[in-house]
Amino acid sequence: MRMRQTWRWFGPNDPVSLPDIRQTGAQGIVSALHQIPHGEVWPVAEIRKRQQEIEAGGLSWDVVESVTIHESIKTRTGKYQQYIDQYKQTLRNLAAYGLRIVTYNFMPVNDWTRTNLDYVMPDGSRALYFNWFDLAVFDIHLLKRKNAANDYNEVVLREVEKRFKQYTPEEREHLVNVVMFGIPGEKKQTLEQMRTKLEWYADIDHAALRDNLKYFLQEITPVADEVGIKLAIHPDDPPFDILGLPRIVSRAADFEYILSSVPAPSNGVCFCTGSLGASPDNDPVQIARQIGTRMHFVHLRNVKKDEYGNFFEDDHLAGDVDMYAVMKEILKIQQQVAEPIPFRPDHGHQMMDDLRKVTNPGYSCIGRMRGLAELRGLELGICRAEGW
Ligand code: DNO
Repeated sequence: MRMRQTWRWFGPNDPVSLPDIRQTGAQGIVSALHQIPHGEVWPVAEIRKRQQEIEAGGLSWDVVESVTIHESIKTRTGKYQQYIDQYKQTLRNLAAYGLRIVTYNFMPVNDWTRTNLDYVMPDGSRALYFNWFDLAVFDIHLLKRKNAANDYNEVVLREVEKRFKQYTPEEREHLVNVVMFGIPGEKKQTLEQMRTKLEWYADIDHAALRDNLKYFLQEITPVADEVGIKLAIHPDDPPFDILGLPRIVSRAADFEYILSSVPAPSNGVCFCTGSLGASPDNDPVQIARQIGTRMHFVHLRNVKKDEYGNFFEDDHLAGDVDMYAVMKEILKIQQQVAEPIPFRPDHGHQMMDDLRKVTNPGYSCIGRMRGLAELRGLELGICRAEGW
């Protein structure tokens, strides 16, 4: 059995339209109600509206990405129990309209983080890039996090001072906007809000955050199991601690903990090759094998790292992730389950006509379409060769 080819659509304001998406060959849509504030219940009327918009475009809403977890749940403070109950209600509301896969992440404070959204590739296309030196410039000099300098080594600190002096006020402001870019369609955070949120995590280490995730999963998986929803936790992006915050969905041992501590059938993973591939400690093929049939959703993307741990997002079939080997491993898993596992080409270079358009970073059309086309060809080749 082949996988299901999906495409992330940010909703009616996405510059990539549904008619365009149909022409990419994608079969289904990944979407979310980004306008709903984190933690609030997704109203059935709005769920239905989004679903109808997608269906009117000749596609189906296959995956929800993401129902964001309120910081109170991650810190287990304040009204966390109320937010958990609201999360359960959102799951019920989604299930009522046939939505069956829900992605989320458990990254404190910031979702995915990059330092450059226009990294120029040798072919002239543009990629997303993460650079430790720039992150440290942001952390130490712009965010001004307390004791931030303690988290970086001498080499980084020397480079930070050099860069900070070189950067113009405009460049500094641009760096802030890039690091805090967040999710299209969601309210942007300010530096002040980020500082406040960082304080909430002052006493939360890896063990405490892990425990809060376990509690959350113990609470919501019975509802997900009851209504037939598969949960898919997204790895930390990048998969290491940043800004002094603990990250607990970054490596093989983390998935072992998450899946074994709450062994409900609904408790699964969004297997993201680009996130996992950014750490030299991770072997995405081995992690795929380990997750096995708990792989509920897949993001396929590639990264190229340098000696400092900086990385840029490479073409889908180039870079450090052996996409052939990963695809084969995922397809083995696919043959063991009854339903097609959805995958989407995650991110893509801004290229060709898209270079002259305003696009959501990582989510322009042509680069992702190139990725989807390559991945679908790779998938077909493996399936034919294996008789799948
Ligand atoms: C970035 C995305 C992430 C992802 C969330 C899932 O492009 O992969 O923002 O959607 O982390 O909760």
